[in-house]
Amino acid sequence: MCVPTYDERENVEPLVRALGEVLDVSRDRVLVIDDGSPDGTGEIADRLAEELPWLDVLHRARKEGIGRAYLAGFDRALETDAQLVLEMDCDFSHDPADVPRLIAVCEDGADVALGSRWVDGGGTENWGFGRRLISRGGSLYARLVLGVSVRDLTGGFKCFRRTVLETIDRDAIAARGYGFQIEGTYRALRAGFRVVEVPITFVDRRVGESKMSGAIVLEAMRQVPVLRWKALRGRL
Ligand SMILES: Nc1nc2c(ncn2[C@@H]2O[C@H](COP(=O)(O)OP(=O)(O)OP(=O)(O)O)[C@@H](O)[C@H]2O)c(=O)[nH]1
Ligand SMILES: [Mg+2]
Repeated sequence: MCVPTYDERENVEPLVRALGEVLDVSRDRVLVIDDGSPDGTGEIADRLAEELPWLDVLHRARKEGIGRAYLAGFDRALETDAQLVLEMDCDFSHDPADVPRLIAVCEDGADVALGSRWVDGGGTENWGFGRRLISRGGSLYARLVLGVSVRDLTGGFKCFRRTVLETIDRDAIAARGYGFQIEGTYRALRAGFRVVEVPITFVDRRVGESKMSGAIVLEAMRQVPVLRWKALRGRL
């Protein structure tokens, strides 16, 4: 389980401990990927790792966006014999209790299990109209431009079979911000993998600050037609 963190001082310990409750820690591992958080998240994670043998921490020097953090985390995960590689946010928007459902869907034959707000049974809690609009609108826009049927393309709560990450050209993923989520799922679909949406309720973060910004939304919006163009030209 890869968990990127940037200034998640209040969240990192409760989240890691909650994962310990739902994973089989005799076999599964958690990797925190911290981009030198100024608030000391990385040190908290290190201290936890001394106590918890199933926890690893990857420190990166600078904040380079969620995409770069995940790519570094995936590389690390693939160095192990992990058969499934998962990703989730460290702010309790993604409920640790949903992790076993994602794993079960991949064990049942899906190549990617995608926690989805925008299928029957899924949704959001405590999100204002603006955030819902960005998320739904962004997913709709990406779905139409890319011509795929996945409904929550911007979602970042996922379980990948390791072959998916080994097959797609991960290092070619251009997006640094949330476009990374769209691009990862799209590349998996293009490579012929089966993506299954699993309904989740996404809860707005309780503590800490959002790293979402206009620049991140714009990057994702620009990236989508570029992706389609590359795919049409057979370069994806
Ligand atoms: N390592 C690393 N983690 C990041 C970076 N940017 C965001 N994150 C983490 O990625 C996860 C998602 O970021 P959030 O700030 O929650 O962004 P979001 O979920 O789109 O926005 P909110 O809904 O407002 O929470 C969190 O665990 C962040 O700490 C980054 O540049 N590097
Ligand atoms: Mg969040």
